[in-house]
Amino acid sequence: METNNFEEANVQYIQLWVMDPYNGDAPNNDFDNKGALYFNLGDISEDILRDGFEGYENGLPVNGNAQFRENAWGRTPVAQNVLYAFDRDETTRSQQDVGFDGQINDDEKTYRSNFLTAIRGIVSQNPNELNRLENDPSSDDFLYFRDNSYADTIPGILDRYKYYNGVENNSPVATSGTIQSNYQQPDAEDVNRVNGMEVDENYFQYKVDIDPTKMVVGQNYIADVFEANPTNIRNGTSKPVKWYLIKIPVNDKDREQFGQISDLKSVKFIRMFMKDFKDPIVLRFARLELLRGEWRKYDYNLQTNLADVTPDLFEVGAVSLEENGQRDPVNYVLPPGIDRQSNVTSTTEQLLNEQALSVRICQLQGNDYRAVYKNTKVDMRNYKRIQMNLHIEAFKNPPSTSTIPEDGDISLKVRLGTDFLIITMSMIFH
Ligand SMILES: [Ca+2]
Ligand SMILES: [Ca+2]
Ligand SMILES: [Ca+2]
Ligand SMILES: [Ca+2]
Repeated sequence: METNNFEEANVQYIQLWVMDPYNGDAPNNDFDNKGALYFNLGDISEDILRDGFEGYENGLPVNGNAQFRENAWGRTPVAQNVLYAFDRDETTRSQQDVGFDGQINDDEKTYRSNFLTAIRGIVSQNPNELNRLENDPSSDDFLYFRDNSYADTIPGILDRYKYYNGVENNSPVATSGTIQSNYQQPDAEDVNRVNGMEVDENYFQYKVDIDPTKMVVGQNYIADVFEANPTNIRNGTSKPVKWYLIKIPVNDKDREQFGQISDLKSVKFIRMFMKDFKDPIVLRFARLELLRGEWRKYDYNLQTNLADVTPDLFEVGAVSLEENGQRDPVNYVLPPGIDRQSNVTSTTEQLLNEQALSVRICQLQGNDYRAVYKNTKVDMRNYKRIQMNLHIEAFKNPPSTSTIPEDGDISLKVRLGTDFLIITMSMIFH
């Protein structure tokens, strides 16, 4: 992570769009293929092959000139790493660019002979897969998405990238034509490249259910749904496709804690994984991002400035025209008199997104309040008026214990400056 202190940077959400995995693209369109998508934030172990030693390809012996130790998966260097770069002598590249197991395929065949014997009987019905395992027992080979072996079958994009994350022979020396690599650095058990492997596991965990009955706005971190109508998809037809906006508050009360972590002041890593699906499933993501806001929640009592009881639901975020223009039951529209700005850096006519601050509050008692604030530096003497557009709406599915407020029950106050000025408005529901 580039930003480690989420509290200082005011990172509030993990946000992503996920395409509906139950839209009929899966081979058997299996609605029972349910599971969960997990996110971890904090310290995550980088020891991928967990032996307590850092594997890094450029520490592997070239022509037998370095020591190595054996582990359950193959070989790992003995020397401490100082730099991540392959040897200048490019002829030795194939001895080091071999993956985390430290072995080329010929060594894998010897080292994993017991595994190969066991697997032959199990996958004998699938000669292609058996052949692949016989050639690459560690299943760590890289294959370029336009590799010649794909030429006969013309596979789809998922097949073309199936072996793209392979770590053996993924940084070959360029000879002629296209360089068939995914990157040119040695692979290492050091994700953040600080010349050292971290092994601590202290993190918060967030879980999103991937289940056709739970893809409902307002539940399961699903904040919105967008239905696209792509035309001319790969099979030449068109069909509506749903995208779900998943928005996970990083301070969510349902997060689980693992190890020693009490806050989000030092978040070194984010890890995502999927679990509990009975069959393979493909999730397609768009715009996976951490959202930080200019506006912060005020967690103290406004009169006493002492820490307040944390309310059940109090969220600060944004709503925008591009992402919430189809929102149900109330879609985002441009406030009267506001025009979208043009993107002046673009050569084509392009309008920028338009968005607004959004505050969600539940269980507000009589004479109670919730406040949000931001630090700013504006010389107000240059202005005569402040204009603010405000919209208020009830929850689509309010908790059964709540009372729906009526017109005039809620008011908004705006405070400006340190010696503040208060503007009060009574609010009417639309
Ligand atoms: Ca290791
Ligand atoms: Ca290997
Ligand atoms: Ca291999
Ligand atoms: Ca490699």
